Amino acid sequence: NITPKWWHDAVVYQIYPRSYCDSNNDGMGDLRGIISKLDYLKTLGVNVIWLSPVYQSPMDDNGYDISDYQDIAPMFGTMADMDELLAEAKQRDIRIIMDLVVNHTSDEHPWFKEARKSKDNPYRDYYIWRQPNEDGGVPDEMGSVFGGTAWEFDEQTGEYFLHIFSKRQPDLNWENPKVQEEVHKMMNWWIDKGIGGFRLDVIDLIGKEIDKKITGNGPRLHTLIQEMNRATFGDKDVLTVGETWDATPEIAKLYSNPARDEFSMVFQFEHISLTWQHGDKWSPIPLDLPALKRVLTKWQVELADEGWNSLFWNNHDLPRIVSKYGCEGEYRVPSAKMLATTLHMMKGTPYVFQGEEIGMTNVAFPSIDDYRDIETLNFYKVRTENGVSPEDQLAAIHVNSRDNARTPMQWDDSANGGFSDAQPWINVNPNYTHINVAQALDDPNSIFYHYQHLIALRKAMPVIVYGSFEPVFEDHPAVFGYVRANDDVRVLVLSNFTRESVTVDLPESLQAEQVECLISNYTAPSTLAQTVTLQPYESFAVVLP
Ligand code: TEU
Repeated sequence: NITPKWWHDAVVYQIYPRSYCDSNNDGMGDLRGIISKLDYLKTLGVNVIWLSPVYQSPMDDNGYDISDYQDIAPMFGTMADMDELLAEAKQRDIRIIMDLVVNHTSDEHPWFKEARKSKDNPYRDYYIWRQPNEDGGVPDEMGSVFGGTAWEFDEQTGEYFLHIFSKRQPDLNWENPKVQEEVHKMMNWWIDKGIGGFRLDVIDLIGKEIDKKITGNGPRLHTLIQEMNRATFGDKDVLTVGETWDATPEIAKLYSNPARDEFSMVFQFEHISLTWQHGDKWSPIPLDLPALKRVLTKWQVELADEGWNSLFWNNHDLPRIVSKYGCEGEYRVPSAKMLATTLHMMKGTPYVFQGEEIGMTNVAFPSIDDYRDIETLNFYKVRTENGVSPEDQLAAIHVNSRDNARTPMQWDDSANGGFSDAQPWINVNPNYTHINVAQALDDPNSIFYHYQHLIALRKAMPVIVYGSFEPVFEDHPAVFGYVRANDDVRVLVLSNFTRESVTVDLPESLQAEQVECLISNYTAPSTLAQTVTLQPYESFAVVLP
């Protein structure tokens, strides 16, 4: 009962441009670097690239602070390079989706420069201004995601402006119809260029009602999105994915039920924050596997017939999945493959973050001076000033800093991992000498070929794209299992999430004298007896007779 869309069996690859490939050896990845790697991506088999922001920006938040939506930052290249990337990608049947950051702009955006000139400037209302409180202080206690207050005082006009992120990222005022119009116009300009869609940064914040202390999921949110849909991509065949940190399945259905004309799908983060104590990423706790299974199962089941899931383990804001839910040492390769199989056999559109396909890991830089991310640096300051020891904060940074995802892509074992001949903007992970693309392409058993295989299976087997999902061993502390099925076929997926071997008893309905193995990371099983022993991090998908 779901109308098929091209993005239902798509696999998306996220590129963080500054860390991907540096074509001109200035230490910074760029568009021409990406163009040079399109054949590599074609080999992997992905057919969509989500490009993190490449627009003109002062780079306070690595491009998530945009000063011109219709120009390219010189460090990444030119608009001609962008056009060439679109054309070269198209030749390889790869679509490019742009990162649309419209909850806020840079403080160097011409709108904001105008807005701060005077209270009666025509652009004043593009942003959110409030009077100081009675004592001349901040209007309220609203905090910024990057630490400290969300209000910044503007000397010239004597008012505060709102910034949910850095003080150089003032929030746009979506109650102003002119803001809507401008954003729609800009989106249409990109659509006319032939892009494949948008990833919409923190889009759940645009319906905010700040005086009622509402930021996420505000009352006007879905109206604003429906208006955006109607004015821009609604009648175009594009993929749209909203970043929505607090979405529940109910909310995700509002966004992604096609009948509502909003987005193709959203990113939900419930499976990500399970290892954050009380939602605080700087207080990491170990994974509770049954909780992870409950969350992912809930999303699979709830969005089965209404809406659509996106499937991801990591992105440019999150630690590397092999470090987070797998194993960095001895079992890095099997655990990376196990995690890939577990995710890619589910229903939804999978996203691969650059380097995930070769099992890149977190990094543990020795000093805070090695870090670049604004969130990491701000919280280091705030927390060490508030009594956390520098060692403890650095340890938390090693686990959850966004820079874990942002070290340069490891292409080969030459200096700087083959990313650049120059000193990169952030250090390369020292393990590039053995974890790199050249090594992966040379090894038929590499993580890379495992991803390639999973992507090919999705293209070949409708059951992976549209089949039903049913969990098995729901309460098992070590094994994640599920069955995907349609009228033609049943596929069993079993994954051991631990470094111990485990034995499970299969119910009769899952036993078989002969099975066809689709993918595995140890020896492919050919039969399913009553008891099955899974090696450390073993995982497989088999077709049941
Ligand atoms: O991220 C939204 C966001 O809330 C993250 O900053 C997240 O809370 C944090 O990483 C978890 O600790 C988006 C972008 O993906 C991010 O890179 C930007 O910094 C942010 O919006 C502002 O545009």
